[in-house]
Amino acid sequence: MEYTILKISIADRIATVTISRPAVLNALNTLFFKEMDHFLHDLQARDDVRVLVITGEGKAFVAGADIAEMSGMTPEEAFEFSRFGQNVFASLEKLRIPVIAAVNGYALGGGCELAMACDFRIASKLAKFGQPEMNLGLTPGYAGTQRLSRISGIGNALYLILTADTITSDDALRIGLVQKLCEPETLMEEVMKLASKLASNGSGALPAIKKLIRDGISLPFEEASILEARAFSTSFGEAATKEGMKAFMEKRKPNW
Ligand code: CO8
Repeated sequence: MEYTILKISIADRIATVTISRPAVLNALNTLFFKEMDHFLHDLQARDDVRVLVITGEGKAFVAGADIAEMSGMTPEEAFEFSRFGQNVFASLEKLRIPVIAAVNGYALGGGCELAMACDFRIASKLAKFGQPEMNLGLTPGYAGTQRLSRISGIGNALYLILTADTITSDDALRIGLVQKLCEPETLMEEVMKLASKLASNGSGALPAIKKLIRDGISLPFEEASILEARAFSTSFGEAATKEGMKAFMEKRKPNW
């Protein structure tokens, strides 16, 4: 597939996707979801990429779903648009590798929902977050009601969605929506440092931990704990685990 909205680069086991529709603040349209869907399918089949970084071109990360495209939709079309987007974001969330949102500017509506489907949100101090759908007479449509309450708690989710307020990066950090803030000019450098650190762990523990945390949240505690014990014990049969512990005993770095 020829990508027109996504700019993709892969280097040092890190894939970087830059969403590029700067004239409309990277608003998410159907073509974006088709390209992202295709890219994620390709990525699942590769074993040379250990971390995915998603960012936006220009002054926005993503300012939401494309209102111009949405405005002419029938309820049936809106349902399809919403479900397609939800499925693509679910595929993103389920990737085995960690996904970092490098939030360089506005992350509003569908943009905040995209950032929330990533594993970490590292943001520029100038970034702004919000779910302003109510200003358009809409509810969120890419699972924002569900992810925001899981990430920041029900009170913060209700507050942000019902006020439709745009919040600063400091407030986003305070409610746990963001993991780290950076000066705008060092954002990508900081993100790449984190990505390199994550990429350097070649054991199976990283995807196992991601899956345990992601799946465990919707399971009863005891059931999720058993899955953890199984994953823990499985790793004892793996060469990478043996190498990790052997390297510690030999006071050297593991050779992954
Ligand atoms: N969709 C389409 N175009 C957009 C969007 C958007 N979400 N956001 C900005 N643009 C366009 C503007 O129309 C403008 O275009 P033009 O130059 O042709 O007039 C261009 O981008 C630049 O924007 P502004 O001039 O408005 O830039 P400002 O710096 O003055 O303002 C803001 C920046 C505050 C971010 C402002 O652009 C804004 O409020 N944008 C809309 C934010 C918003 O409401 N987002 C939520 C959209 S709804 C949504 O995301 C629902 C998700 C679930 C969908 C489920 C499927 C059915």
